[in-house]
Amino acid sequence: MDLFASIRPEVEPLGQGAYLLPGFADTDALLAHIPALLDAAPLRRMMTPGGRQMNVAMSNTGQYGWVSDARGYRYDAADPMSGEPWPAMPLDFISLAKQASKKAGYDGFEPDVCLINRYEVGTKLTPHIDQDEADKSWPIVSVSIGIPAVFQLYGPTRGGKAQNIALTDGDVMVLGGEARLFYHGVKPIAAATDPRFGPVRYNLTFRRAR
Ligand code: MD3
Ligand code: FE
Repeated sequence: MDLFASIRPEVEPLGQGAYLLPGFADTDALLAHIPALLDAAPLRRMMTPGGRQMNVAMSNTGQYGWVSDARGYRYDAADPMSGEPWPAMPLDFISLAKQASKKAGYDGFEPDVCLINRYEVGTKLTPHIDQDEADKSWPIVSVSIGIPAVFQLYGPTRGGKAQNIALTDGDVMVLGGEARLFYHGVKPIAAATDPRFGPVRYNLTFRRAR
């Protein structure tokens, strides 16, 4: 038994196939790619199929991107704003997603989507499940960048009480197994400032869409 691993385990099981890897990501290295990605495919607040504007601003990088509009939720190879393919996923992004998923026990994960979420102070993400992916046996890998958030992990049904998980810059979560189809959300973001880019939180979610 590794003494240090029991004090601050590198991989913290959250239960049902979900894992937290505290501080796993070098966010400076990831952030270096963000300006060019968001220049090619700007952040935008998409419309829900029900006609509401989403709270979180989003963009994508990868072979596909997650989109929402009056026609529904789906993955699309083209950015509907430009009609062009989404910008290619940087190798640093791909290798981070592969390393984190492997560390959590999910070998062979190859993301074809990275959804980029931007939260401002007060922004929340309403509880939902991610079910637009073809093969739900692949995990989702999430990376928190910037100011802190409280992530809420529910169970397989809406409602009930959540497990609250504090996420700070560099924290990575790997969601597989049963937890892959659990309801989850983000509480309204508390006021804080990231020294690099201000009162903002970014979250990257790596997915296998097809
Ligand atoms: C648990 N994003 O983009 S990341 C999302 O912080 C999303 O931006 C949140 O939920 C964020 O869909 C949470 C962690 C996460 C991502 C996917 C999951 C948790 C998950 C899928 C199943 C269960
Ligand atoms: Fe989600």
